[in-house]
Amino acid sequence: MMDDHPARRVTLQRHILESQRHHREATGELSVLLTQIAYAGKIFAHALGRAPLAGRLGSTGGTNVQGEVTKKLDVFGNETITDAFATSELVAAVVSEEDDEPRPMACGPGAKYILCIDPLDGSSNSDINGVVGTIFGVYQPATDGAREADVAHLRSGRDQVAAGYIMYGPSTAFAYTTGEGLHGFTLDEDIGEFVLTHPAIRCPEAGSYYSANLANVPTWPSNARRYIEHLTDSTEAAHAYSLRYSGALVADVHRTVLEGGIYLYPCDLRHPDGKLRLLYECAPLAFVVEQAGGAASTGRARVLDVPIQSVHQRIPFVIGSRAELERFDAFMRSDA
Ligand code: AFP
Repeated sequence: MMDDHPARRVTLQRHILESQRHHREATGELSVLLTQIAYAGKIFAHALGRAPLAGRLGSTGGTNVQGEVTKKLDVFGNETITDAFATSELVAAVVSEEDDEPRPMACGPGAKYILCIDPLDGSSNSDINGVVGTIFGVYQPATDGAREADVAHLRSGRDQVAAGYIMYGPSTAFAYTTGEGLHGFTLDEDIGEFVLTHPAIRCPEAGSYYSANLANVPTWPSNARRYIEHLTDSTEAAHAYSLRYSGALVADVHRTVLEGGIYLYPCDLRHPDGKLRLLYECAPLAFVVEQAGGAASTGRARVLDVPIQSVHQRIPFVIGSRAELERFDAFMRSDA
């Protein structure tokens, strides 16, 4: 239960600063960076709430580099994030779902981080007042003595030093990890602060929900199809599973990490390499969920081990409770 005196609550800023104290070598830059993401999230949460009144619903009429229809809110979210870092000297570059190429930021010679972000995850929900999110991964590239942080130096999701998501629902949730567990906060709109409401989140070993776009199942790889058949065969499955699919990865992963279960977006006919993007969707959420005791896989490899080859790289993506992932991976390895 929440301590009822607001001054005793743990705000996001206090939590980040207290974690920083465990690292004597820390310069404080990562702490400011995370606080700045949260600040952008507050601006975006407010704008999302007012979008129908401010004429911000609907599409711009254009498409992004990935051929997806761009919504006005995609553009607003992207600008909000990039503006929040434009002169902060905190990151060398921002990689965004909405930009063709990494966007270099004005920074000093010491800027060592690259911010990879999906500003508006689940944008098809934005016009219908549905849940949407923001996903972020903060990478520290292996520069091997080179002075500048460069996307070309990124090796895999293991180069992340922090990751998290913001979920814009009935309340605004912020969850982050710096490799020391996953911690969840809720925006108290009265005081404009994210307050710790879900400390040290643990993802249950198994769960009752599975989450996937079932319209794609007929063109999934046969092993993934057999896994879903197994899951939904009430005579075979250890317990009954129910389907939940929101169309926003953040919302589905948030439920999965809190209540257990599995989210799947394997490859299919339309998405031969998978649909979801490694740098700013899969790797950050894999880091987050692993820190809560869960797991994330492509069906062949741990997501955090997938070598980074390009900024908008797509991979097959399955994430959730550890026992569910072990079962899925076993299905993917089997020959039947
Ligand atoms: P964007 O809104 O960021 O483009 O991504 C939406 C999304 O990547 C993810 O949030 C959903 O889980 C998934 O796509 C939904 O895709 P389908 O409509 O193909 O099921």
